[in-house]
Amino acid sequence: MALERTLAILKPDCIEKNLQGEVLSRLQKAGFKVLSMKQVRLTKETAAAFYAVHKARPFYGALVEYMTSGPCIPVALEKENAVADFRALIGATDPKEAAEGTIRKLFAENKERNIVHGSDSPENGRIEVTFFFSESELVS
Ligand code: 3AN
Repeated sequence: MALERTLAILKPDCIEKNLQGEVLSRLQKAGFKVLSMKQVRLTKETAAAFYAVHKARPFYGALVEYMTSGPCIPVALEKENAVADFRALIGATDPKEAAEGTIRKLFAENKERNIVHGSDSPENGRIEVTFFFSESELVS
């Protein structure tokens, strides 16, 4: 299986709850290699551009608002089958539907404050990593 990249974002609720180390520890133990990470406060423009695929969805405005409400930490990850494996590790978008033992089941409050983002396809994994990191920031 080929190496894949996926983008995680530790969301504002993750940082508010001081769960950065907890989430990073879990993903490292699951075999993900951290290529890069940084703490940023997204502007409205940046959050709107990142979530542009959801523009037509009713929750788009609230999502952009929420993602700019505090700092977050984009993390570029690499692993074989990274996209699917990371989504399995974090669990369903809605923590009520997330499998036992997943990060969202353990720590998330609701669909918006759900601790962490994960790319939804290998193509989006590459696009989203590039959205936040230049090639020189990605230590392989
Ligand atoms: P995921 O992050 O699990 O791939 P998506 O791609 O369906 O989920 O949604 C992107 C983000 O939009 C989610 N991480 C979540 O924060 C937010 N979101 C999705 N559905 C809702 C909803 N019904 N209400 C509020 N926020 C939502």
